[in-house]
Amino acid sequence: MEELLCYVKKLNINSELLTSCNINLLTINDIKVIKDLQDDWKLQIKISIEYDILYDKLYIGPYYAVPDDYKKMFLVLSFCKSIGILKSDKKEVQEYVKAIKILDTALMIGSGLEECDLLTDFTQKVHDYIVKSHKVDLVDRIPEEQLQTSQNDCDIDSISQPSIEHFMTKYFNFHQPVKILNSIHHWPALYKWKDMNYFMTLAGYRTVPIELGRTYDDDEWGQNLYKFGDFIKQYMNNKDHEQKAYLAQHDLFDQIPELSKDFTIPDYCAIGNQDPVIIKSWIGPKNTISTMHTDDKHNFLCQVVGEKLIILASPKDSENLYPYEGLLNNTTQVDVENLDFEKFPNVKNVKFQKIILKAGETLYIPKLHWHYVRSLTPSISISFWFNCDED
Ligand SMILES: O=C(O)CCC(=O)C(=O)O
Repeated sequence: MEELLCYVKKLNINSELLTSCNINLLTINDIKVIKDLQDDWKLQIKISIEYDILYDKLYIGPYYAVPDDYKKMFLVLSFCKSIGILKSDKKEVQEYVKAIKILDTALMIGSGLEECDLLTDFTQKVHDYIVKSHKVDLVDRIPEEQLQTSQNDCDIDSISQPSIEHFMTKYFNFHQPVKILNSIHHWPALYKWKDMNYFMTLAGYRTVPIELGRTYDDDEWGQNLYKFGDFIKQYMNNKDHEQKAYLAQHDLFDQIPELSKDFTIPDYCAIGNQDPVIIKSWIGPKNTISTMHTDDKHNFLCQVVGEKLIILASPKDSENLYPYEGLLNNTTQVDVENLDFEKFPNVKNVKFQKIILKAGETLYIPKLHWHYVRSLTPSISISFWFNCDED
């Protein structure tokens, strides 16, 4: 319980907010309340109610408008709620998993706040405890031949380990995409992550957000929380599954920092400015699709496991690509693998470039460059988004 007290102290939450959330008992110096938390079911209920109220509040407006103090408060309530569950007499795996789900949800909501650190450690400890004390479900290895294709298209330059200067003067300064070979071959992730049991053991009981449906601009598309292990069993290791599921664009490495030990930020990111490099994971079975879209950052898309088809188009072709209006104005309405010239005649003018990205290869995608991505096999990629002042 000392840990909780330290944590609350560290968060340094404004006391008005605490009071408005009706947990004025939980004052920073009040060790009693921490002790009470173990036995006082009334306090547990109170925490649960406040948790639900705050959870609803977080989803009222756009996420970027949620004040950090609310997120911090949510971290505290989640921590308290999980402690309540872990302290209960029930010692079944489900109880631990319930606590982990609460903690992971808090980590996703608080993502980017340094106050998440303690909770990150704590969540992994609870996970490791389950793994040590109960049996881990293991899965079959994905056969090597299912992770490779014989396709080799590459309509752009492909260069081996260019110096940073060469990369800048020949590609980056001209916003030219390029495939970089042999720059991530030393990553342990390249061999460790081929074995799904690595994830089952390290993170099988962790909760992760999964996109369900063909593409994110489809009406049927949605998101759900899954246990990482269930996602692997149901989708990664199941090539016949009709439904597509994608652990896409997620801050997995903030949530589970242990995984970050298996790779490094590409040296080429040093050409960016002081803003932190944003690292996202993309994990899914064969045929996940990211509709052609643009991002407002430069990107090194690194292929760790399996292969992907990527189709690029220049920002100069934006008008010929019929972007949606409104929120999705960085996304084209055009299905670039099944061009419909009747519906979108100007798309004839677009010069598409096709690339097969294989495990160990990196694709530099310049800022605002259109890109479409479909996995050709079960696949894991990491993208490194960065800003540069000279744009
Ligand atoms: O790999 C994917 O599905 C999409 C990757 C992407 O869009 C990105 O890294 O910006």
